[in-house]
Amino acid sequence: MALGLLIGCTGPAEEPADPGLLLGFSQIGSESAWRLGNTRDIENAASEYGINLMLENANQSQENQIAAIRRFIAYKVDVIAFSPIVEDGWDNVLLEAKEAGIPVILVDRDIETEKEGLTTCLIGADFYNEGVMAAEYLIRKADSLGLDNVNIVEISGTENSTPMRQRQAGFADTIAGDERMHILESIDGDFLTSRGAECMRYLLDTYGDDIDVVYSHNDEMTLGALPEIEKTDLIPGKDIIIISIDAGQEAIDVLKEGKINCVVECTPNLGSELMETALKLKNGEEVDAVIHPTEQVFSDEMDVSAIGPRGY
Ligand code: GZL
Repeated sequence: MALGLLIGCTGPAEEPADPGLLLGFSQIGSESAWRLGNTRDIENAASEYGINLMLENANQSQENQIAAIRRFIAYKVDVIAFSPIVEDGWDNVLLEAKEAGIPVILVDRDIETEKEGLTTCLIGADFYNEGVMAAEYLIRKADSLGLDNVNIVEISGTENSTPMRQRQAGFADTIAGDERMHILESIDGDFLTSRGAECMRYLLDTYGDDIDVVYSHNDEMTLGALPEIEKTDLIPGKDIIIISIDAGQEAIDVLKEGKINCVVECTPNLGSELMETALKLKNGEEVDAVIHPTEQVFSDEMDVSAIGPRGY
């Protein structure tokens, strides 16, 4: 038998190795623990699914993202995915992808366009609901403290990005009916630690101890703001209620220390959904238009010591 296999027995012709799916992904950058966790999760998922991943880091530049998408088109990838740093300015390059017959998946953030059919699916958080959950926590906190006036300063994310627009809207809409709540000022921190510190320094210089609440659109800006508050005689988490979003490990650590009061989760773990969706598109299957991960709130209302490792 073995001899037969070795001599003369040709067997079926070698099937060409399935080259597998080639996925081009343009990532915004490396601005936060969330972003690094998102990149890591996508790379791990591609490996688990046996998908060939061309991942390009745009270093916070829309121009670099557009150039990367054009390279993916030239390379004739099977599927393109990207996390748009801002919502506008994508029509031309996405029309080129459409004309090349390459489906496009939005990861994490959305785009704003008048044109139909430029993208197939959005896989990412419900940022509006994250803003709602942040405001609902604040309303409960104001009730528990018996506050009759709440002055809020907002440190917002990258202007015109989906998380910035929707976290701001969800929060504002939820407090709108509550006469105790007043937003003194909203200032763009661009999701960066350094800008979060600059914004907090300006807000403290401007409003001082009139500030009751800091609502920060991501942990990096929160972690930048904290040391600025600690330079004053105000105690973060006590004199100033601090609400953040992402729920990376560092933010959870300062939540456990009592320096911040609430962190709304925004999971970076979108890799498996991305690979599943890319495979469906390659196989000509239908995909959901929007896929939202489930998310929770961590706060001083719970036993924070029970919060496990976050992984990002
Ligand atoms: C949210 C993501 C945001 C994070 C920030 O899905 O787009 O961008 O909240 C990151 O940390 O910079």
